Amino acid sequence: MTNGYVDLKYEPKATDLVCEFKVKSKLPLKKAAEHIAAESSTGTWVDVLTAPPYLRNLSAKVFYIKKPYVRIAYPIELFEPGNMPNILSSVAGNIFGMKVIDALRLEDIQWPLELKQSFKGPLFGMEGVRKIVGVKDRPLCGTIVKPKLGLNANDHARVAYEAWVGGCDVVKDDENLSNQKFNKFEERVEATLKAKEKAERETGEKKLYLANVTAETNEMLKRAKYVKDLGGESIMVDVITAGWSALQTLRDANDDLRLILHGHRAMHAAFTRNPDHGISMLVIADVCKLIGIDQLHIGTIYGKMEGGKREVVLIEEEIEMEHVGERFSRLSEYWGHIKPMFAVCSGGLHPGHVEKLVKTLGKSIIIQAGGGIHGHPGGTIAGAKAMRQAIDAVMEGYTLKEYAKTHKELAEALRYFSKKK
Ligand code: CAP
Ligand code: MG
Repeated sequence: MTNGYVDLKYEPKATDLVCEFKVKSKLPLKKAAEHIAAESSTGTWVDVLTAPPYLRNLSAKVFYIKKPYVRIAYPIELFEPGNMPNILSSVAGNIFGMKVIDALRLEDIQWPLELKQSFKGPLFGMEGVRKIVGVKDRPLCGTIVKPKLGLNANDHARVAYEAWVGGCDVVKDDENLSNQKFNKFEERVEATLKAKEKAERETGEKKLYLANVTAETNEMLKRAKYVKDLGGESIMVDVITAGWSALQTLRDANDDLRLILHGHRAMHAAFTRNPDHGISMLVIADVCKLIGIDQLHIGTIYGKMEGGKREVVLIEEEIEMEHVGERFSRLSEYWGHIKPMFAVCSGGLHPGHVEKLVKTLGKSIIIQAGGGIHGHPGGTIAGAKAMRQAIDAVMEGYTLKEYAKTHKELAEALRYFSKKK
């Protein structure tokens, strides 16, 4: 291919979008990289006579090759600002299916400031959520109503109420609960928001209910408005299955709705889990931050879902923009108006995990436990108390073991869950 897709002397411009790929191919890596750069920018499998000389200015440039990694710089003019599907259709599109490539993983994207500024970013972000909940520095304590499907609306609201009075700040719907016959959305939201108000009166604490609005886009907007009209302050959406366009539409509507947007990432592991092929959760996290999710699931390291320490720590650093860790050299870390998101750790967690979670990820996390609260031998209230006690212990500098000596719900949780694998 003659449109100059490889130039190892090329220095990316600050306005370039830069991608790092991990590449497996039977071709020499440079050749494989050329195919990737061509197909993800201006080229195809063969030179075409319709290519004018000025095309070179728009061609992506492979500028770094170190097996198995290549880095490709894309002129910003290739992309439509503010259009996430368009950007990903280039840098995360056809290239995963090319026969000349055996496996390809988009490890990281470095976004030029101009493109970052073309997105809204979180309306509230981590600090805004903390302000709404009135919790300045400790981790937020969250749960997911379990069983994940099957409860009727009133039982759902009762479980949520018990979790809130037990000490949870946040109660969410599960990712696959929407508007099923056994638990209609409007009925559930009405009953659960009433339960929330009751729990707030009794505890004197601000509580959040994350109603799952995931649905066809127009329906999603309707459901978000319903939550708002009933006085709700937050909703959740399954960002992958809902889709990037839907998420951008929801975020646009959120300028008026002003709801906390919680991003669940169900389906992400279909392409983030394989270390050789797919898209990293780091990239997904950046996409969610740019579009404007306020809080995002990032993994737990210690729970039931995959996602090792290095990956989860890197993602947390990225969404909180603390620092850039082991990321490849950054032309610009400046994110302009884009706010840090709140990291959510969820999946197989129980009170016994809180100490090491906070040690590894710090206090700016939302710790969510479903089974780890509703599976407590003393029931939901005891489970929520145990979770909150574990957080209080860590915040007051005690080990969980020490704190359990004077907090029976925590003691029971440590005993019970340590036996469960
Ligand atoms: C956790 C959970 C979460 C996933 C999310 C579930 O319940 O509600 O959706 O764990 O995983 O349905 O499994 P438990 P991630 O606390 O009972 O495990 O945050 O990794 O996307
Ligand atoms: Mg779930």
